[in-house]
Amino acid sequence: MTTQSAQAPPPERLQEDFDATIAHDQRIEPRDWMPDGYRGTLVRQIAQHAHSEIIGMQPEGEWIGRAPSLRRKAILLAKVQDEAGHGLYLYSAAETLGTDRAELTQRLIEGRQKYSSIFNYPTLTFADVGVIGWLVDGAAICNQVPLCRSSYGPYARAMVRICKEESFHQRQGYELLMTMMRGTDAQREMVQDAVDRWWWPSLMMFGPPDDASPNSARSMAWKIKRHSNDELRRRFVDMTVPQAEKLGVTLPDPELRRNEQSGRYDFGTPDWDELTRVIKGDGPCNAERMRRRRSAHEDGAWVREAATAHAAKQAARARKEAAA
Ligand code: FAQ
Repeated sequence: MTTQSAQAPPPERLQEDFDATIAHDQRIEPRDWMPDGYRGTLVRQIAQHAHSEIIGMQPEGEWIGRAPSLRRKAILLAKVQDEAGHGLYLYSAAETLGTDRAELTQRLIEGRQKYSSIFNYPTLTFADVGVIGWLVDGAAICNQVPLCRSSYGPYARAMVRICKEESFHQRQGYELLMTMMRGTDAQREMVQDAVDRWWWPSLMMFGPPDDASPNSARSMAWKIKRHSNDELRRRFVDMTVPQAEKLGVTLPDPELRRNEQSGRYDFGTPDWDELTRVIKGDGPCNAERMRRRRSAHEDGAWVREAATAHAAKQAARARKEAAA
C-alpha cells in the first residue's frame, strides 16, 4: 500500500517549490524537479559552452609547436590543457541533467549544436595567442563570473573553478602582450594587428543584442543567466579600455569614448550580420574547426572502445569476487 507521504507531490506543488527555490536564490540540484524548459535551456547552454571549450583548443593549439621559447610553450600547453578540462567539467554538469556526453558530442559533430563564434577566426601570428588570452578569456570571465551564481548547482560550481583558471589565462595573455609591446616596432605592429582583428569578434561572444536574443528573458527569469548580453558586453568594454591604454594599443572603434555622465564607455555597433554568418557556419574557419573536431573524434574511437571494454572487465571481476 502506498502511504500519503510516499506519493509524488502534485505538479502544481512541484512548480511552486521550484519557483520558491529560484525566488530565494537557492540552487536547483539534479535530484530536484524542474520544468522541461529549464532542463532543456541548461542542456543547450552548457553543451554549447562545453563544445566551445573543446573547439577553443584549436586556434591556440596551432601555436604550441611554434612558441618562441620553452617558457611560452609550457604556458600555452598548460592553458590549452585547461580548456580541455573545462570542457570535461561542463559535459559532466550536462550529464547531471540526463544527457550523456557521447550524445552531446554527436549533436555537435552533426551540426545540431553550436559552439562559440569566436573560435572560427584564424590565429595568424603569436600575438594572437596573447590577444586571445587578454580579450577572449577576458570576455569569457565577464560572461562566466555571474554564472558562478547560476541557479543550477552543478553548472555554478563548475564555473567557480573554470573562472579561476580563466583568470590565469587572461593574465598570461596580457603579460605576453606587454612583453611584445616592450620589444621591437615589428612586435608592436603584430600586437596592434591582432587587436584589430579580434576586438569585434570578442564583443560578439556575448551574443546578439538584447532585442534580438530570444533566450535571454526566460534564462534570466530562471536565474540561469544573471545579466543580459548587452550589459555584459558593456562591462567588458569598461574593463578593457583602461587595460588597452596601459598596453599602448588602440581599440579599432572610432565611436569608443568615455561618457562623462555615466562614467562608462560608449562604443560602436558590432557587425551583427557577421555574427549571424559565423554562427550559421560561414566564418573564416568553421569548416576547418569542424573537420578537425570530427577527425579527432574518429581517431579517438579506439580509446573509447578500450575504456569501455576495460570497465566491463573490471565490473565482471568485481561481480565474480562478490559472488565468491
Ligand atoms: N556564438 O538568445 P541568445 C571561452 C546563439 S568559452 C555562437 O542570446 P543565450 C573559453 C545562442 O546559442 C566561450 N552562438 O542565447 C575559452 C542561441 O542559439 P540557439 C563560450 C551564439 O544562450 C577561451 C542564439 O544564438 N561561452 O571562451 C553566440 O541566451 C579561450 C540566440 O542567442 C559560453 O558558452 C555566439 N557568440 O546567450 C576557451 C558561456 N551568441 O541555442 C578557449 C555560456 C549567441 O537558441 C580559449 N553561454 N549564440 O539555437 C552563455 O552565456 C550564453 O549561452 C550566450 C548566448 C551569452 C553565449
